[in-house]
Amino acid sequence: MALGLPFFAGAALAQAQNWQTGLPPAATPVMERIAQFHNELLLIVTAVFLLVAVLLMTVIVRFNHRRNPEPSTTQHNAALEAAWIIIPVAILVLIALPSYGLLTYEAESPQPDVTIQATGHQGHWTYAYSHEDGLQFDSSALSEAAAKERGEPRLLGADNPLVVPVNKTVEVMTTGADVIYSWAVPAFGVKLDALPGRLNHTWFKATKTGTYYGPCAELCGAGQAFLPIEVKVVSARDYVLWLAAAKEKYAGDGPQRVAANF
Ligand SMILES: [Cu+2]
Repeated sequence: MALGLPFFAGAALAQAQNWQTGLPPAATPVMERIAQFHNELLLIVTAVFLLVAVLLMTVIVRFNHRRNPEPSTTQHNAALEAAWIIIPVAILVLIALPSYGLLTYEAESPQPDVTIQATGHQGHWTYAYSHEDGLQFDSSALSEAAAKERGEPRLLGADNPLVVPVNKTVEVMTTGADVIYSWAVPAFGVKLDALPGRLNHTWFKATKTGTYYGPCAELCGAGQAFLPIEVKVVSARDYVLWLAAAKEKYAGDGPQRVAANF
């Protein structure tokens, strides 16, 4: 019954548009920081490119054979050589510091409000809500006809999307049942490998309600293109309603299979 709730008809967010060149709009603090870091990096890279391009043009114009028939025989310039070692090292350190800061921020989740386990299978993801009486269900790609009918994008819409509350810290644990998968939602700034025999961990805190999509981001077999990730971010009230209905709907999909996966 919850599947008929109005939020399931919400407009799709964070789905790539034709000719899109930028990053998807950020829906979490992590993605906001990733976008900001990306933009800062772009400034540095552009400045370096312009400097190298200007130097190259100068050499081509001023020191070509016609304009400079007698080349200089200079072999060493200690100051210049020190400069072209020290300046690039300084630039790399300038990039590395915020990069490690961001990696640490991504890795260390605040106290989670909801913990979800995503297990990759050949053909579907299994989502388990750890603290919700063993609530667990499978999430597979919609057929082309079903996607059209539900207004979902082809190969990104899932039959049973993951549902999470807005503005809450969601901890995601990933693992693979057989091969390596990767659970990725670009608008959340999340891409985490799901490896058999291992639990990986990340987090996100979606700040806008809506529908978010991602692909399995690791080549996992013939069904690689048919393993979408769809996340509905809903209000706290809708989440409670959905939880109650989902426990009923997926009862019997039970936790016994979680045990079987480990
Ligand atoms: Cu895959």
